[in-house]
Amino acid sequence: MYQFNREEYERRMAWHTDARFGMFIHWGLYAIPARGEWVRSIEEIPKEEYMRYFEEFDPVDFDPKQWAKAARDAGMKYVVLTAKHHDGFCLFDSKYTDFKSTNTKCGRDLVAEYVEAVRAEGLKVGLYFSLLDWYHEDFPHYGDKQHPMRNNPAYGNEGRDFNRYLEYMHNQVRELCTNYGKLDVLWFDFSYDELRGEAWKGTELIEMVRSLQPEVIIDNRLEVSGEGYGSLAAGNPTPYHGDFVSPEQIIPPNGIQDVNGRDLAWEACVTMNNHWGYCREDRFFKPAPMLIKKLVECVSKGGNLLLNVGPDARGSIPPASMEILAQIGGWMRKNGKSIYGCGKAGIEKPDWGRVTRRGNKLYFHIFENTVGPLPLSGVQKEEIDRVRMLADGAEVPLSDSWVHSDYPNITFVDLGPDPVLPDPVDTVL
Ligand code: JFZ
Repeated sequence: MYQFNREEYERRMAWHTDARFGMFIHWGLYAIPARGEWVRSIEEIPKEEYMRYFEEFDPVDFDPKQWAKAARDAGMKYVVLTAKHHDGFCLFDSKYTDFKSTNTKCGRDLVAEYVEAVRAEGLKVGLYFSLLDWYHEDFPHYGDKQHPMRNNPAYGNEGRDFNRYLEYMHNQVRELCTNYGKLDVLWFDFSYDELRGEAWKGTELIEMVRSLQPEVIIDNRLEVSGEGYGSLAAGNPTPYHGDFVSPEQIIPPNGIQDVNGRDLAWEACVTMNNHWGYCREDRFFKPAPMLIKKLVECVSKGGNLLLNVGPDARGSIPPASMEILAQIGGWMRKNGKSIYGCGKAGIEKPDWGRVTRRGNKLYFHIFENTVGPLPLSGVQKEEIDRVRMLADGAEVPLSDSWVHSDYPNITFVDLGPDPVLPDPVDTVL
């Protein structure tokens, strides 16, 4: 019988909860067609045709030191790379397949170089691993709603042996947990229909992972996809419940709690543009000011933000993404104290912004000017030792404006006569 151990869970999660901000990297053969990582399925591309990308793959600009540096400069504390996505192509030297980067023109174990570079920057190392595999002959294809060949009767399911696929999948997870040193995050993706939990031999898989990587933290997608929170949230944890909930392209409106109302660790994964993998036609990128506020929103709701980049076929992070990362980094260098190690403030969200907390320090994130003094609703004067601007340490006086008589229970601070905030994106008190 599996026994959930809360102490162990909280101990292994501590760094992740402190970190609050990480980089997701979706990269593989699909960077060549440049229409997103689902291209083979969406366009129902037959295997032989997709193999052209395998023959062509040659990321001459691949330099994971630059990726790691970009992440660190943005204020991120960890990175998660797609060691294998749904197309089945391995960025690592798996001995169980020929469909891997070491057999392409580049001839390199890209995961090995990545883990080394990320560690060298002092960041935690994560690997994404797809449970789906559109390349493996034993993975369900004909009729499977996700598979590129789902509508092609020429790709019948005869002779397919799902147990053989599971053995392959488990073998690859063992390789990742054995050959690349200490891993900090394993990000499995994803479960659907009857393919979830024990259908993946989840108990066996997790026992193996934990025996090889006792400290690693694992997402909840051996049970769920983007939707649903999994068995830990439901209050009956399975062995493969995972350590954090993985809401995708959404910041949960109220954070995430289990059935008993207890806060759960979660990490919202979010794209900058409209795809995870490189997409040449994506023109709209979420502006840095927006993403800074979304990061603050996550922290104020007790969660993390895993922000995605999709390097191109040469291995470069797109310039638009690099520019956004640099801008976020500028803000983080001044205001990171209001993010790292912070969480829910326990007071109501003010209408001008959000509040995060670390211990007895409250961080007031001002997104929007007020007219007149700034109300710190939910805080009593007697509870305040001092109020300072986070970015420059400057004192911010309590307001002695005449308005007070109308609002005897609200504490106001005086931001001065200048109607423009020192940081128009997010000025932190
Ligand atoms: C999954 C992947 O399919 C996607 O390519 C990306 O890696 C993302 C982070 O994770 O996205 C999903 C998974 C499941 C569903 C939707 C998106 N689903 O079941 O609706």
